[in-house]
Amino acid sequence: MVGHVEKYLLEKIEAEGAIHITLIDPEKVTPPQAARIVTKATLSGTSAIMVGGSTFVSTTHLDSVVKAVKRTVKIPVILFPNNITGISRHADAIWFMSLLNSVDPYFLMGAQILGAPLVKKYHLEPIPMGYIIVGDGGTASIVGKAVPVPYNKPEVAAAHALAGQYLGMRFIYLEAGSGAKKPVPPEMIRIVKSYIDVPLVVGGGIKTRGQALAAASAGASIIVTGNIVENTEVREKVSEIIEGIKGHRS
Ligand code: 1GP
Repeated sequence: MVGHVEKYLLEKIEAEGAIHITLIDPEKVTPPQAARIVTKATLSGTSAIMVGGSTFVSTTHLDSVVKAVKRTVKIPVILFPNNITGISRHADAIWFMSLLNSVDPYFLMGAQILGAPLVKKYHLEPIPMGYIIVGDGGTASIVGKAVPVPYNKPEVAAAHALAGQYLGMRFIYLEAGSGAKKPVPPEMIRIVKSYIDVPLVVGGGIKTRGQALAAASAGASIIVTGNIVENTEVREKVSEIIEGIKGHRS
């Protein structure tokens, strides 16, 4: 069943083409800092806020960050969990994701089984997503025990994505890893998108308007940036990215 947040994202993509989501890593910010970042990102036109990171953060701190974000902005707050400790009752939705190229069954289905009852109890909207780590992969790759798909093997990434879609996942995320030196190449995005019908999310290392534009024109429906909002020019940076992707349809 498609819930409110998913419907909102789909409608935005339909109306605007590629959209931008701001990622907050709770480990790197205090609740007031998170509130400041999301205020600026929202003024710049970001469509939703994701909260999550690759490493451990206390659930109490996660709760405080999510609460601060919820109090500050009206756009949806979507959890981006790396484990069951990434679940907060204060968010609107959760990317209910499986790391499709993990060699550890825990990240494929184990954490999901442990987390599902909590998602239900907290009335979080689960949005099924296939998560694929590519390129360098960064910390997410180490923590999730992934075999990252090399950038020169786009058809392997496409096979993962298609399998995810066939299993019923309604979004596919190509992740280069937070702070990746090289974002997902447009050619990989283009090939993956040519295999799937569901929206493609792309993130990791996107810092400039040009990179965002390249990803959107290659077929990304959602561009996620995290690192660039951790500096002082949040507004300018997010505006620049959004300007770059405006009107791009896949
Ligand atoms: C990481 O894809 C996201 O999970 C965002 O990456 O922090 O490099 O923008 P950055």
